[in-house]
Order: sequence, then C-alpha cells, then structure tokens
Amino acid sequence: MGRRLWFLTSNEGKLREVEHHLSPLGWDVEQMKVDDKVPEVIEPQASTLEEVAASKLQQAVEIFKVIGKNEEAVLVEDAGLFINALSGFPGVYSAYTLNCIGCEGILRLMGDERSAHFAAVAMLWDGRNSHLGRGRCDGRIAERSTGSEGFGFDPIFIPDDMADGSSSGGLSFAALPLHVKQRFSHRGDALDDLFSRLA
Ligand code: ITT
Repeated sequence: MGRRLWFLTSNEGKLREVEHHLSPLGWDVEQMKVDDKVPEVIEPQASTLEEVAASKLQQAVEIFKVIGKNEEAVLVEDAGLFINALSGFPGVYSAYTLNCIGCEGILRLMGDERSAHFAAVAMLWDGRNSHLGRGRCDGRIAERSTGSEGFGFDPIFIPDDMADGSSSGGLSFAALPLHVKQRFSHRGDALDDLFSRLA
C-alpha cells in the first residue's frame, strides 16, 4: 500500500488524471471529503494560478486541522487555459468562463491566430511544509470541438508536438486516451515538477 495523499478538488477529470499519474509513484490518491462531501473552497479573485493554489491549500490545511488530520499529505491544483489572441483570457477565470460560455463560446471568439497554452500549479502540504510545482502545455485552439474523453476545454485544445517527438497527430486532448494526454499535459508536468522537488 502506498502513502495516502488527499486531493482537494471538485473536478472528477482532474482526480482521474492525478490518480493515474501518482499511483505508479506509490501514492494512494483520495479525494478529500468531510462528512462524505467535498468541502467548499472559496477561490480568491487573484491574478495568478499560484495565488489561487496557495489559497486553496491554506483552506484545505485549515479544514484538516479542525478534524485533527493536519499531519496528512494534501494536494491542490489550479489550472487554466491562456489564449494569446485574447491576451491570456480565460486564464485564472477558466472555470467561470467554461460555465458561462463553454467551449463553443471560446470558438466563437477566435480568429486566425489560435495559439494558446494550458498552465497548472500543483501545491502539496506534506504534513509540515508546502511545496509547489508548475506545468505548461503549448498548443492551439482547434477549429471545432472534437473527442469525448477528458473534461473542460479538452475538446478544443490541440497540443503541439513535443521535443521528444511525441505528437497528438493533430488530435484534441479529448480525442486522446488519458495516458496519452498525460504525456503532453500541464498537469502531469506540474506534478513531475512538484514531486521531483520532494525526491
Ligand atoms: P477544483 O475543484 O480543483 O478547483 P476546477 O474545475 O474548479 O476544480 P480550476 O479552478 O483549476 O478547476 O479551473 C480550471 C478550469 O480550466 C476548469 O474549468 C477546467 O475544466 C479547465 N481545465 C483545467 N485543466 C484542464 C485540462 O487538463 N483540460 C481541459 N480543461 C481544463
């Protein structure tokens, strides 16, 4: 049995990807719940993913303190889609934007210039200290929505080919199986950055 890691997230897609990435490294990832419910987190109005992640982590640790679990390991993550032609929008407002206008709304805002990136900040409380990892995936906004895997903006994001030769073959994240998305993903990258600092 691995070491337990509580992940505070309400997003089942993120949960699946984090489990997939960390279980081979010996972590038992469990969604953080209190009384069978994911605790509600207040996301601050902030201009960076780092600030949002730090606030989520602080709230997670506070909740664990109240129930006497503050020596356990807790993970949070904040991510966003940054579109160059829209000056980085939706960025830290990605969750709100997805709820309001969805992938189709983003497609309607796009012109010829379609470059974009996903970024993620993962933060871990190891029971004593906090640690941070950053990840990024460059790519472009597709002409239309495709694929049924993944979540969020996956149907409209096509990752660039990587330096190691990996290519999505022009497919969106939502058209790739989870283990292939993880090779490109900002989330996998942020987790690798974070856990390499712990090693
Ligand atoms: P938490 O409970 O973990 O905060 P969330 O869905 O609110 O879950 P964020 O605050 O990090 O997550 O919001 C990021 C938004 O960007 C959200 O709408 C996601 O669907 C989207 N997003 C983040 N990573 C993504 C990915 O890998 N693929 C597609 N969309 C992604």
